[in-house]
Amino acid sequence: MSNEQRPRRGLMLILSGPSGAGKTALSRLLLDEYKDMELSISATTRAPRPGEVDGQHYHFIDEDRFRRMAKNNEFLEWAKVFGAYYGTPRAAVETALAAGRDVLFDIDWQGAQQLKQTAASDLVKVFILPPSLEELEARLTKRDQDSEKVIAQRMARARDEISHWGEYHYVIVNTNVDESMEDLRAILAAERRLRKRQPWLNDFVRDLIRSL
Ligand SMILES: Nc1nc2c(ncn2[C@@H]2O[C@H](COP(=O)(O)OP(=O)(O)O)[C@@H](O)[C@H]2O)c(=O)[nH]1
Ligand SMILES: [Mg+2]
Repeated sequence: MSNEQRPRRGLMLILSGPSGAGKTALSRLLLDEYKDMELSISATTRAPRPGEVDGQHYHFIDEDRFRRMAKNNEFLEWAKVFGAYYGTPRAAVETALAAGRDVLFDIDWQGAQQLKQTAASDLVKVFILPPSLEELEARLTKRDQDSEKVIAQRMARARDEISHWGEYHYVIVNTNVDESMEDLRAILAAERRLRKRQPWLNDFVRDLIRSL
């Protein structure tokens, strides 16, 4: 049996960082490459951007529904960001982890802090930094999906988000997407080899040494 086929405990890979650092782009590349990884699709009350598909990028819902879901404990975590609500639906994550699949989260520092309360040992937290503030602003402007006012708000909040970099296990300065992917591959390979994520080893080693 190849090591990739052995049963293992799924991990929760969190990517956080300021808007425009490249979390969403890196997430897409990870999901293309790792077929045993799935994205946690958040619910949000913000309006869809052009090209965003309901149920694929986000579940776009109204505030009433969001409040109901929060009250019914249907979110693993939720937070208010840029005046809108964002939350991680619980059911999809629990199903994926139980099936030994990794789950990827594109969530902010508030979400990462909340998940730490309930799932600390499953978490792999990666913080994505932009190479410079100029580059961050250029990326937000190039995206051209938000008004100038929204871009200014996102820049103002970047400082706040970045101040939480010390709460993460790994930090990647995303100067070049290919290099950042190399780093993420290395992180995943190492985290998948943690002893606690390979419960099959107990039986394997027992059999290995039985006839010694
Ligand atoms: N806590 C939390 N944050 C989220 C969730 N979904 C998205 N976010 C974060 O909310 C922020 C705004 O996301 P979005 O409106 O898509 O704009 P973006 O920053 O350009 O990706 C980003 O920092 C996301 O990582 C969620 O379910 N929970
Ligand atoms: Mg994003």
